[in-house]
Amino acid sequence: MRLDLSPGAVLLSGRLLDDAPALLTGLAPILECAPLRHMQTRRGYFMSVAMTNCGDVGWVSDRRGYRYSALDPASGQPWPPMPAAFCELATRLAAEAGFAGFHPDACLINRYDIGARLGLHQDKDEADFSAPIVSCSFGLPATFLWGGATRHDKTQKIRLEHGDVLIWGGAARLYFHGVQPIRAGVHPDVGDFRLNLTFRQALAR
Ligand code: MD3
Ligand code: FE
Repeated sequence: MRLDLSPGAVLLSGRLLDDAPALLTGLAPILECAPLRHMQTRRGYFMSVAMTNCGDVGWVSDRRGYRYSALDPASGQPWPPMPAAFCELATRLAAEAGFAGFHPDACLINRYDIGARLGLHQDKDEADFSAPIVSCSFGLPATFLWGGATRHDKTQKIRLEHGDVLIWGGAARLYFHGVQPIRAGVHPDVGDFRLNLTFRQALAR
């Protein structure tokens, strides 16, 4: 089912229910090479969400701030490559939402254990905001918050479930958004956590 949330923001609910097992299997070797970790913020706190990446570059945070890096700071090695099947799927999902020619070079992998949350923020570390972001949710449900172009805009809540895809582009690309603390539960296929994959074009093409 397709829901247009605002100009440029599309929810494809349950879109990945059939693809989820293969995607999660494809994730396992990536997590072995580049384990999930709690990154530090500029202010010195550790994020409750555990993160890692695959692709040409990955999103990192530390005491120096946020940026994309070609190397995993934990290993000093390049991030694991983005599997072709992931990249092709993200391109297809973007096209379904009306964004033709999406070529992600980064995939941020977020794991939310029970209670983990993501404060309201904008994704603005990418070089080109004309490319959308494709987000895929698995495991426990989340209450996703999305606002507007300023931090003070009113937020709306959407429940994101296993297999849901959100595509953010156009006017919505720089909207503030966040995730409320994950509530206790067990997803029958995934377990007691939520996974979110966001496909991004981080570098200028
Ligand atoms: C709206 N992740 O990794 S995905 C993030 O569920 C992030 O893990 C959340 O926000 C998560 O930065 C939300 C949905 C999403 C992703 C990117 C966006 C929504 C967005 C960029 C602009 C506006
Ligand atoms: Fe974000």
